[in-house]
Amino acid sequence: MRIHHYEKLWLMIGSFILIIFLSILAIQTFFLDMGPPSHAQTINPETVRESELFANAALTEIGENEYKLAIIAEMFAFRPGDLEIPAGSTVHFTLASPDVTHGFKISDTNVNVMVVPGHISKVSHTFSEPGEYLILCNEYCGLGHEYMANTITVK
Ligand SMILES: [Cu+2]
Repeated sequence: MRIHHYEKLWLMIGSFILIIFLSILAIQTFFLDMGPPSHAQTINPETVRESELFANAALTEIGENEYKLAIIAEMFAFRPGDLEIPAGSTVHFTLASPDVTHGFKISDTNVNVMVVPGHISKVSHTFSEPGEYLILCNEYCGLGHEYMANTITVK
């Protein structure tokens, strides 16, 4: 079978692009730790508000410049509300939803998590730059979706 040399050229270019894309994906997954989490933690959506983890959620210091915070994302607010975090600290966020799927996006950072009812989402971030960071829900969750916004003040 004879293949025209332009067709051969385009096959080679296509294969090369595919290899580049798959290599980037492999590097991100295995070397940059950007793969999907493999440890699923579940929670009953009906008991999120009373659960040990979320009932009295507050910013808790767990080490030097290290904090943990459990946040409930619900229609149409994040609880606890606006937060103050010392600059340079790392915060380990644990999130759950008692109703529908919400988003947890912190502006000007790489934090962007989906909060699915029944599952616990976790994300950590180091706030090195002082300033005001906006937390937004970026999953459409109902008529009050646009009111789901909080502020993290880092100082
Ligand atoms: Cu929402």
